[in-house]
Amino acid sequence: MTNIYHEILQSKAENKKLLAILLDPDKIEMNSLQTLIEKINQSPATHIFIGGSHVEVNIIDELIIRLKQKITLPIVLFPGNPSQISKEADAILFLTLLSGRNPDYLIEHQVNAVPILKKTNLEVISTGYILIESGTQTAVERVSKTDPLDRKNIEYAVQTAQAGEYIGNKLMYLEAGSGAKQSVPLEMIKKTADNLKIPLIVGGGIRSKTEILVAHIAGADLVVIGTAFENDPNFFNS
Ligand code: 1GP
Repeated sequence: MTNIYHEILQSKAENKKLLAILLDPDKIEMNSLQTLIEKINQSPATHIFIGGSHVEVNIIDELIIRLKQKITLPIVLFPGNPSQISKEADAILFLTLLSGRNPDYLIEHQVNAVPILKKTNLEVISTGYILIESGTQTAVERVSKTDPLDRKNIEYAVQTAQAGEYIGNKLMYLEAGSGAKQSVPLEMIKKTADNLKIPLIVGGGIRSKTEILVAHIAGADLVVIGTAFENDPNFFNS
């Protein structure tokens, strides 16, 4: 089994910032996968995250098998529900939607995922997932039927993240939602990072290399970029 979490901890200890490219298998054109792979290999990405709201597992399997032929980066599942677990990946973010109060996303899906995970060698990484209000309703809100946290209430977001750390989450993910109008406020990133010992992931609505840098400087250990790279595979070259 891989030791991706250990490597993330090591990077944090060395203040080496990480970057994940999020691929949504629903949006990938298999015909142009070769070009996409080249762009990923030329990018500064350290991880590949795979996830989406409505993806079928057989598409995920095929995508990962093809990525692994040409890419050596760790491939981490970022699933919307247990039907998106692929044994072909290296690890899975085992998510708990801490910002919501929907028991399905707090424990039901996690229980249902266990028999599927037992048939894989995936490294399971317990991850607190906190959705932050970002201007419009996002897919996570719609699918999970939960409200995001108020983007102005920094203290409550920090408190939520700390509760997740006390519960035993190994990573914390501050999420504005895919394609969000507004990304997670920098002050929220900073205060959350200052109050956590575990590594902090930040994503949603990040559209430029400068925004990645600024999120890293604010305290994100790993930044996730999805839509901006999807829309422009030359994102890191321009
Ligand atoms: C979504 O945080 C990720 O779950 C990435 O968001 O697609 O807006 O980059 P974007």
